[in-house]
Amino acid sequence: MISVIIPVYKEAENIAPISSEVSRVLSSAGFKHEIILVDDNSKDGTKKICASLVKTLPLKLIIRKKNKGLAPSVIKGIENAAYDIIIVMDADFSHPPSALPKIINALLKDKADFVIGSRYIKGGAIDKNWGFFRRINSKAATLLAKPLTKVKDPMSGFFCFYKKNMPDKKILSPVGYKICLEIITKGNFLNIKEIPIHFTDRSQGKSKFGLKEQFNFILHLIKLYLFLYPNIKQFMLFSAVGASGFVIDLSVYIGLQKLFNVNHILARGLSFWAAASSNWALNRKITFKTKTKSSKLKQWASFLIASLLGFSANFGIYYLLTGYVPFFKKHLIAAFIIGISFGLFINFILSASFVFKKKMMREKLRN
Ligand SMILES: Nc1nc2c(ncn2[C@@H]2O[C@H](COP(=O)(O)OP(=O)(O)O)[C@@H](O)[C@H]2O)c(=O)[nH]1
Ligand SMILES: [Mg+2]
Repeated sequence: MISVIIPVYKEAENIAPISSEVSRVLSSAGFKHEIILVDDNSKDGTKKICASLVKTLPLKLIIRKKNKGLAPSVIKGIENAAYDIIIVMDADFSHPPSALPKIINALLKDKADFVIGSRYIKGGAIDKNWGFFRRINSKAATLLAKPLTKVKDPMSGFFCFYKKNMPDKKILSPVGYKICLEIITKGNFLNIKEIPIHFTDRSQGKSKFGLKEQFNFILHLIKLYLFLYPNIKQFMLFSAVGASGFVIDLSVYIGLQKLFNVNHILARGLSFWAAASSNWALNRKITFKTKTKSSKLKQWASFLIASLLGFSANFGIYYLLTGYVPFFKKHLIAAFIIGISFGLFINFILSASFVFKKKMMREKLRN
């Protein structure tokens, strides 16, 4: 038994044809079904058309009045689904209804737990009228999502899964268009299968995908990256703090010599303490927001040790590369940067795992 969710916004021309075609295909394949249209209050006659369609088709119309958007509409539709298999597809015939039986059977017979109608696997295709810009745009979006999933077409809006596997609403953050990517990133799917489809551009109505959605996609990607890799955020803050430390280090090093006539070796030794202490204080406040006031001194001392170890790695790598690798003998700056990167990384790992460990609020960082 299948619940087909179709988000519809200003799709008056498409509603009757898509609903009857989906219903015809599913009936002839022997699937009991319902079709849930989720509208964002289009005011284009959608309500009236549906009132007449419900007489002959297993159709429900949901009209939303708040938080307009494709992703929240799809989620609303899924929440209201009566059956255990969910299909999501567009209203504009971009997703061929004829592919439905194959997609459902992949779930039922091939033991997949998530099935995608895919444009980017063998046998699949995008519309041949897509211009250069649209092709590049779609490919670039897919590439940006590579670290999130192995799926070839995670941007597809045509997919199928068991309702019971829908990720908890609390962890969903539906922004923009890419709801399939959202669900597969946050859900626990072990066997995602892609079925080739020929994607065709709409012949009726207008696309609602514009610049705003492109921008939303970037926001969405950032959210998904932070969800999967919560430490990225900390690492970025840690690096920014490290950069501020570098400025302090250099200023104190030069200032002590110029203003107080301090010997350069002593200045070097002292500036490290100033920079590392400032880094510690900032990391405590910003990167690893601490809750307790417990033993600052101990934490400060362990941060200094972590910094010294990070610096030793930094210095050691610089020393080895420039001493033994011919390429780096000629490119000292490259060795310098590699050294700093390793040092920073080691310092981060030590700080996150030991120095600020008990006070990290991992769960908070996920949101
Ligand atoms: N409920 C709802 N549906 C939407 C919204 N934006 C787009 N849709 C539907 O989502 C599907 C895909 O949108 P479309 O404009 O065709 O995007 P494109 O295929 O990327 O050009 C269509 O069925 C639209 O009617 C929205 O804000 N709310
Ligand atoms: Mg479309």
